[in-house]
This record gives sequence, structure tokens and C-alpha cells, in this order.
Amino acid sequence: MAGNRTFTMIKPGAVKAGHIGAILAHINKAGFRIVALKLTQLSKEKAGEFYAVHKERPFYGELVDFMSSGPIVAAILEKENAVADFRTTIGATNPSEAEAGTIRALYAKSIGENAVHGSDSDENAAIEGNFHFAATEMC
Ligand code: FUP
Repeated sequence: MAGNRTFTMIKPGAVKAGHIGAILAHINKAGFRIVALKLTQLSKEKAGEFYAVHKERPFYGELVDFMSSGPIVAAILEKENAVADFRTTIGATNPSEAEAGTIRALYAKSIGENAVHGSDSDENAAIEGNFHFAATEMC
């Protein structure tokens, strides 16, 4: 994974709103290659595990409820400088602060329901990608 891969999820709100196709097209146009891709639904337990780093934060319960509320799309993406470039492509966590034209500015409803996840480090990209995909599912 050394620096050229990141992990993303299209979150339940954006899936329910019918934005899977537009968001994947946006990701491809931004220069990312899709290495792994699946439509799935997280159990509360799995969502809690994925966001365990936020366990003590006041929004943790709502975050886990939201992330397990419906289908998500999980994907591993490849591009030079993938983690930082993808965070630029998605914009700030709070969509009201996200730069115009970013995925969150275009498709997020609120800071809690912010359309997509993007890994924040190479280390977490590898951990999160392995959380969702077996090696045989990475192409
Ligand atoms: P990001 O790395 O941009 O996804 O943001 P964080 O890791 O800080 O937060 C992870 C998720 O927690 C966000 F996508 C949404 C949720 N969150 C809130 O609901 N409220 C907050 O104040 C911060 C984060």
C-alpha cells in the first residue's frame, strides 16, 4: 500500500439518495483507479469497530447508528499520493466548509452524514482496506 492507495466508503445517506454512480464517476475523473469495490451493509458491531478511534466522542453513537443504517459502497483506490489527494477530492469533514466542487460539497447533507469516508494516513488506508476486503478481492 506504500503511499499509492486509500480507502473510501460511500455512506448510507449518499447511497439512499442515488449518488453511487455520480460519486464513482467523480472519483475516476479525479484520477483514481478502483482496486476493490463492493456494496455491503455494516452491522452496528462492525461500524463500531471501524470507528473505534472515535469511541469517546459525543457523536460516536449517532455515527455508528448512521453507518449501519443502510447499504454502503466500500472501495480501495489507487493513485500517486492517494491519501492526501483523495482528501482534497472529498473536501472538509463538514460540508459547509468543503471547497466547491468537492464530493462532500456536492453530495453531503451534514457533518454527520457527509457522503463519503476517506482514510487519513497510509497506515489507516491499509488497515481499513483490509477490514473490508480479502487480498483476492483487490485487483
Ligand atoms: P474525516 O476524516 O473527514 O472523515 O473526519 P473524522 O475522522 O474527524 O470523523 C469521522 C466521522 O465522524 C465523520 F465523517 C462524521 C463523524 N463526525 C461527526 O458526526 N461530528 C463531528 O464533529 C466530527 C465527525
